Amino acid sequence: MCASQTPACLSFPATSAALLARRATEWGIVGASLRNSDTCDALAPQDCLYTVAIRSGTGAVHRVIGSILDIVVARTDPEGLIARMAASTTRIVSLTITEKGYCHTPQTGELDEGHPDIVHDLAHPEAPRSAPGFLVAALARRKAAGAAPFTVLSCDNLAANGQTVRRIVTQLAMLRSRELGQWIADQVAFPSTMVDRIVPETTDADRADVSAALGVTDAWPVVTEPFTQWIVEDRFPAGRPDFPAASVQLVADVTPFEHMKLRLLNASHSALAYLGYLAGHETISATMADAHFAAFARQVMADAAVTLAMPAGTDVAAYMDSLLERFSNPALKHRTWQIAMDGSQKLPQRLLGTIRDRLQRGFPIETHALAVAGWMRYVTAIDEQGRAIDVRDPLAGELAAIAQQAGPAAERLGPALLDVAAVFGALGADPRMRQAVTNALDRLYEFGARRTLQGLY
Ligand code: CS2
Repeated sequence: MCASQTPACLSFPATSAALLARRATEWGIVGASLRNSDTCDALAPQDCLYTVAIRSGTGAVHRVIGSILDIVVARTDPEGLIARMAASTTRIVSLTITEKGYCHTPQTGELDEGHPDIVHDLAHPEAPRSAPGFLVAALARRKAAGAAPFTVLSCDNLAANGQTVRRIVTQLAMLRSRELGQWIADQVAFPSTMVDRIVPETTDADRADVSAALGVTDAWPVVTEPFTQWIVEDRFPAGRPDFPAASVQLVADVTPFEHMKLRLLNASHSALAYLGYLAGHETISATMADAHFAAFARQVMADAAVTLAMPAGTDVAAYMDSLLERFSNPALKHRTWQIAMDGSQKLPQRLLGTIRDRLQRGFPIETHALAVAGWMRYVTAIDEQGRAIDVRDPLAGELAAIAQQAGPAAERLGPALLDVAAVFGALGADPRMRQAVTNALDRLYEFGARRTLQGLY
């Protein structure tokens, strides 16, 4: 699979080397890094081979993956990337670019026309910077050549990721030309997917461990867990690899599975990340070792589970159990700081949808409000010991300015952050939300994250 460190891939993200071994001559991946050249610099000298280290409490399994044929660095060679995407041999363009790479307003799912990269791409359509900009440039070229389009396959953690990327790409294309926008809306397939595998950022210690196990240096291994799941809507007019041979589930509608993942896995992951970080825990597994945090994570999941409408036969309780086990995997050093990143982009689909649904049904929202309050306490950029937090978020500057003006007082900070419409929309004005979040934030200021959870879960 395309590691999260690789911002975009062409052709398809292979889940299994077996898939490529069987169809070795028919399918392969050209990776594309939009900004940094580090993936390319590391992989090019090793013929684009890399190791997947699958780690659990009982040990590690190493597999060398040979599915990447080449890598393009878009920042230095935008034309090279557009040409690859426009080539008739490219049949699928998949995306693993994280939430912020879509240049949209997370609250509405619409293209952010004022986003600096979008403003740039409209001024320089042949040398874009953003992923939507590259998709539009390459699709425009295929249209001009009278060629069929490729299929766009979003593998990111967004609700209805196919529809979302379709909306964004079509909106951007419309700003260039109505005709192009209409052609994309009519001709391009954007199947939705749900991709689930925990992949912490690779560290130097991982590189050393993997190289020692293999007996050769691997500059770019990917460390992951045994669990893997990929569910895809089967709409590939330009053809696709034999996905079922690699245990990919093909379905007509991925929406319920995507909701289940975002509201159970990602929501509790973010909740653990903010509260765990504040309590001084470096990793998710260390956070989970504290029973109060594990109980809190389970409650986040249980409160979200009642909002799901899953197809018959889906065992939600078993999924929740497996998540708690996966989060506890002691061999994965998944940093709370890493998951805490980009909260302004993640909160809407992970926590806020559940809160909205629960309010609509008259259910309490205290557990999710505490997770939101954890995010608020975190983005003040000062931890419980008074040390600075390195907050990484596209809105970090705006959030820090609000926090500084409000000061460390829940009754001012809570409402001020709830007024950030790009994150909360109309929910931020709901008095039940304002009350629950302010109360939770007040507890965090008074008792700290650990004692707050100790008293509640
Ligand atoms: C995590 C996800 O970094 C994060 O925000 O919650 O990357 C998570 O590990 C994956 O979605 C698991 O499939």
